Amino acid sequence: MKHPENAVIRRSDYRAPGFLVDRVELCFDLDPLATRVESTLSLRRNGAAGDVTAPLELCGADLTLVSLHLNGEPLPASAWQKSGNGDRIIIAAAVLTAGGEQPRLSIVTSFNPTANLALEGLYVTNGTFCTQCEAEGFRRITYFPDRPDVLSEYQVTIRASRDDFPVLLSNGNLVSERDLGDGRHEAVWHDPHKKPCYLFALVAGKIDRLQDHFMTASGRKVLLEIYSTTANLPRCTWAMACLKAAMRWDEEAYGREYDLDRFMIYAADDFNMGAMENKGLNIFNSRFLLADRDTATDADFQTVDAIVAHEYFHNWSGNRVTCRDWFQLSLKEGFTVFREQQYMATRASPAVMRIDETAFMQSRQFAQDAGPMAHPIRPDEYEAIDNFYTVTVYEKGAEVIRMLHTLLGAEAYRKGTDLYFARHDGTAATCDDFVAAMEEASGIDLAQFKRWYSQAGTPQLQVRDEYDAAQSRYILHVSQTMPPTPGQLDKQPMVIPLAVALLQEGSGVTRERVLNLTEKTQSFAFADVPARPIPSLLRAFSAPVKVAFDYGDAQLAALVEHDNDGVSRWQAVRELFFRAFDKLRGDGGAVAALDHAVAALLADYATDPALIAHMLAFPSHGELADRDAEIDPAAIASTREELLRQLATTHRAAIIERYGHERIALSGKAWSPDVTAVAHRALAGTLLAFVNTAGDTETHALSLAQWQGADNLTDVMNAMTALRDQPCPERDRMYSAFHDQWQHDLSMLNRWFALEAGALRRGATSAVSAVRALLAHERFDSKNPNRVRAVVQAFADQNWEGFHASDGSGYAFIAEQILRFDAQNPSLAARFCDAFSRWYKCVEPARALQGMYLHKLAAHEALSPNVREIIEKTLKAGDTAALR
Ligand code: B3K
Ligand code: ZN
Repeated sequence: MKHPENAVIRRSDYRAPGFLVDRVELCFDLDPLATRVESTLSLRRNGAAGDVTAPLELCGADLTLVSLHLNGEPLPASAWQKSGNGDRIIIAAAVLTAGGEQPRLSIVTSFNPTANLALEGLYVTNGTFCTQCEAEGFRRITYFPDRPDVLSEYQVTIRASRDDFPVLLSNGNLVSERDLGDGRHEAVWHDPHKKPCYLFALVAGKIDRLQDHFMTASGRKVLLEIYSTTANLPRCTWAMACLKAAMRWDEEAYGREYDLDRFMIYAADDFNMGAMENKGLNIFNSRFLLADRDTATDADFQTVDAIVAHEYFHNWSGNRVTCRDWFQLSLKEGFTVFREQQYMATRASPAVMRIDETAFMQSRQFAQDAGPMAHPIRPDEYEAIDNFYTVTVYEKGAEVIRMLHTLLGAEAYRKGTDLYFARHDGTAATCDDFVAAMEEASGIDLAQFKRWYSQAGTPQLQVRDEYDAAQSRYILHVSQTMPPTPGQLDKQPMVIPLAVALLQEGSGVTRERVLNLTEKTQSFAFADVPARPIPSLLRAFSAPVKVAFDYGDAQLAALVEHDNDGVSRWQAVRELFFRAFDKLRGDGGAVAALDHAVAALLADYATDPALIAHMLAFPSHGELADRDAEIDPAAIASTREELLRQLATTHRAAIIERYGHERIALSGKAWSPDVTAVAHRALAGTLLAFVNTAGDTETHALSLAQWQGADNLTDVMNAMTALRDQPCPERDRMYSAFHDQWQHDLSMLNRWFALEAGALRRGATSAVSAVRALLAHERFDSKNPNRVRAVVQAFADQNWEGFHASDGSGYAFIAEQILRFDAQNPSLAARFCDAFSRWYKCVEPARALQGMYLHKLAAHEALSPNVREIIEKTLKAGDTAALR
């Protein structure tokens, strides 16, 4: 069956806009069912466009066009055209400039914000208006050149019922407020900084605020406001403290000051993603803003800190300097994630943060590089831009900036960012512009380095060593390769900063060095090395690459115990786990070195407990699967379970003892979110989960006891997580009590939904029937993205066994949900498609079953461009793989 095809947008097709919009005046008459927007654009022909005849192109989506005026006169229908399924208005240059070189175009549109379930553009949920315009939501508000290289000054007038919408917010500074006399009131906002329309924001509703102030380095007083419900205001204090810390850090680390009279954040319950950096008015998914002892885990506190900082940092990296086109997305996202990571390294243990970042890259980004959606951090083409807000553009993008930081050194890097901000302030820039500033500030040639922007895939390093005892010389021979990715078969060598050190028996770690790889194969010599060392490779994950070195088991165990780099220690223990996994799956034998390493870690009281916790958190099903050319989902699940069970049984006494030690370290002290307490809670939680992989009445009782004695959510969630896959009376008791206590709290009940959706087994009920029952739960709300994700995404991501149920019922379930949610919210549904990304690597019948559902999805005429792009690329990857 032939279905509609998506249009492919190519980076090479970029053309500058024919017209610029210097100023936008927007006037909103807010009505939940029929909102009217009058937009007046002060236009100017774009000298840089080259083509003086280039027309003005306005984008629109799901809008009713009420009127169109040019310089105050109605524009006759003959003077403009509609194109692209009627969602584009094209006005010829000659028509626009007939009355002078500064045309003013007024457009009146109307639409129904309540019917907007896609949550893009302006929408109403629970009586509050809220916007999300990145990437292309503004076109659902008014016809506009909706592209990031059109930057304008905005003046926004909002009119609404005073009773229903007492608070009226938009970007910038508040100019005036007045009563309109008819039960309606008005607020006028002005944003003096030119911005693209994707940074526009509007919030209106019955909301309360938490206020504070920040004094900038140059002595300007900024009003800080966080908007939420009155009941949730106490949960906003942590975010406020984080905001102030982030504002100070950006001044100190990057010399960036805030630039408006006020900075506002609104916490939205219904939101498609994490948060949005709209100028002066950030909008957050409330899940990533609200935090207190009883409703946020330690990890949540950290996430709030990171996201508040990330969005704030965008004020410079993204807003003051924005992207020329969406292919440049990593210019703002990769850079801002790196800035966020640098900031977070000052807020928590840097080693632990770096392990988290490394684990995320390896489990998620490497998987993307190896799958159907592989793309460079600066993609060459896309069908739906929403699909490219990816771990590659964000996290790998951040790794690329980190490598620049390593190669240039902190000082030249800072010179480079200063130059970049100074040169491009108030404009829309490209990744090339960023690298050019770095090159100029440092004098380092970055031509080869730029391949990181264009080549997709994960470079693989093969390292071997050679020791010449007579000359005390140690040599590392390194070669690099990069596997082909869809559309890119031949790859050129990359510039790779490879941080190494030598571990010498007796004298610890020496000779730390960053090797600068540029060739396909290279050798690096170390002189005066007294004995054959153990190489510690890719320390602190100095580049987003894979490294293979033929370590002996004992060498890995030595790295686990004695390396002074947290990431390398963690990597070594994982390598041992992989070996033990392969051995168990192979001849069923055991790997003694893993047992030794685990025993040593349990008895290691010198290392930060948070680091031990990370080293005892074993790889997920997906990570184990991604090591295999042919994936047998059932064998992965059973081997993993058996290995964890064996480890937990062997080390049971030591785990329980260490668990007791961590609890004692916490006991008698008032709850605190400081790093030491967080570390003890983290290790206790990891151990509780670990020991329960071989659960029995004693370990179940241990969880229940922690749960009963808990005075904070971290301990509660750790106890519940430990028993997630253990059907037992203790689990029933905790889960139903938690459900009952929090059934009216959106975010809290989502935790329960997510745990239940991820649960591998529920007694006699299959995982798929259990997750279907969750959809039928009276509190399931299909319009709330967080709730939908708590069920569907949690099942797809965490329920390996349920998703891969041998009868295909897990595949059927996810395919059904993709279709169901695509009809209302494509960007939400598109994220579920990733569950099928490994389909063509699976053994039969898993492969055929997934293939069948993918084909069924692709045959649907009404699929959104978002879902269609991913499903078709996923199917195509299967065809290509079959040809290899
Ligand atoms: N820039 C937003 C993400 C927008 C996603 C659009 N689908 C949040 C962020 O990265 O900070
Ligand atoms: Zn961002």
